[in-house]
Amino acid sequence: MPQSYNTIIQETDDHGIATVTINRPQKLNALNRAVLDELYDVFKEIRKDEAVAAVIVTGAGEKAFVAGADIKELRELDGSSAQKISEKGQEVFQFIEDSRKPVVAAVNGYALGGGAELAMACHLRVAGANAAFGLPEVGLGLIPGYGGTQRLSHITGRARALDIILTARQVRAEEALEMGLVNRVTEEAPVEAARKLIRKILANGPVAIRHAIAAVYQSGGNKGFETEAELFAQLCETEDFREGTAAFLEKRKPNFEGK
Ligand code: CO8
Repeated sequence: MPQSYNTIIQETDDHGIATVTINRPQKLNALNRAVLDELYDVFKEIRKDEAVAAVIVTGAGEKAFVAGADIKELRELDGSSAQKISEKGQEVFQFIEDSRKPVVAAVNGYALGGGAELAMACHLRVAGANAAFGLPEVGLGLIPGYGGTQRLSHITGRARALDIILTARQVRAEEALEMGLVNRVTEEAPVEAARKLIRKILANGPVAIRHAIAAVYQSGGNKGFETEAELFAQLCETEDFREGTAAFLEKRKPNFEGK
């Protein structure tokens, strides 16, 4: 019996492929606390559910996969609550990455900030031709806080990660493909392309698939996540952060003073 969620839709097809859809299209699927909590719950259920062999993560509507953390909620954070929520998001995304069932992001439209971080926590990424990736946090007086500084560097190398993070620019699907940020660009619906990719994967040895994912992700620990959450929290105490997020919500350009 499928669980019922307020911000997420989860369906599993006859091939054991679960689709997890972030469902706040009117806010471009921005990740508020409720979405983060439910994302965690849904992935915990999926881990236990023997009927699920693989997962697709996507966003509702045509326009966005996920346009980032919910900026309205970010405004309420101070240093200490920001560190907690950053660590919570890191934990949820790490749980997704730690899945030994393959997880594929089907990226439709914007994957910005926390949305790009979510896509990068998935094992593979299939992008629609209209996909746009970015970590625009510095434009809000912040840095990525859900693992983006670490995962983007791993995926693209440090130089490209710094280009994307420091300029806050958007990377379109073809450039994302060229830098290895996505595995496929498709003209068809990204969810359908992700389903085809997963069916190819699931034709192989199930134990081998689990072990292959485990082996690829084996590494010697990473203090970077801790540093990211600490610095994210410090930035939530700055005037630049108040100005950057106010400017977004008031639909104007920020006027940063560097304090
Ligand atoms: N948060 C809250 N609301 C959002 C967000 C968001 N991230 N993105 C879009 N929305 C809302 C808009 O406010 C708007 O709402 P309303 O209709 O009520 O005014 C609605 O969604 C539609 O958006 P737009 O009208 O802006 O649509 P456009 O087509 O004009 O623009 C964009 C689309 C370019 C995607 C634009 O919406 C945008 O720039 N969004 C913000 C992108 C961004 O900066 N994301 C990064 C957020 S910060 C982050 O993700 C940090 C992650 C780590 C957090 C760690 C600790 C908490």
